[in-house]
Amino acid sequence: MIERTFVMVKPDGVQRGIVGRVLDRFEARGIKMCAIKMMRIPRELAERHYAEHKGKTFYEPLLAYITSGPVVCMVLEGENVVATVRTMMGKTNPQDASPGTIRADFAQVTGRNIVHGSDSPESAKREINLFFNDYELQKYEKIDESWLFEE
Ligand code: D4T
Repeated sequence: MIERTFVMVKPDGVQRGIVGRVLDRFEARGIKMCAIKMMRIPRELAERHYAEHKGKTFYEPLLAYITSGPVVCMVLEGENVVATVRTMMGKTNPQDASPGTIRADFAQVTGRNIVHGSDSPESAKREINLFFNDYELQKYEKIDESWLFEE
């Protein structure tokens, strides 16, 4: 099923200059970009985004990290794309991530793990609404679609 997910290159990814290399992996796979923007996440938005982690030991460091510099947010669309992107990112702790995944290839520790991707279609909807307005989401046909999918 064609669905959408929310992906973010975190401040360490921006500072280390690997936004393009992360994006390239999704584009090369034929995953469609529906929205993209750079922003500095206000603390209040970070709190809403990571609400499920409130109270955990890593909550405050996590908020400090995610608000420490600009991030690049995007909405991606494709077949089963929520799970596909999670697989491409690898495990939360880069030490546990399989070789070839983004976190294994570019990161070493959980607290600087480069990317975020929604963990379910429900989370994706919630996060897309948190970070994007409707008018920022593009609906369009890409010329490679007839070659990516069967009739
Ligand atoms: P995100 O949400 O950033 O894509 O990460 P995951 O979906 O892979 O992992 P998560 O929700 O369990 O964790 C959110 C965020 O918190 C950081 N974190 C997590 C941390 O610093 N220490 C920890 O022990 C855990 C579990 C990393 C990602």
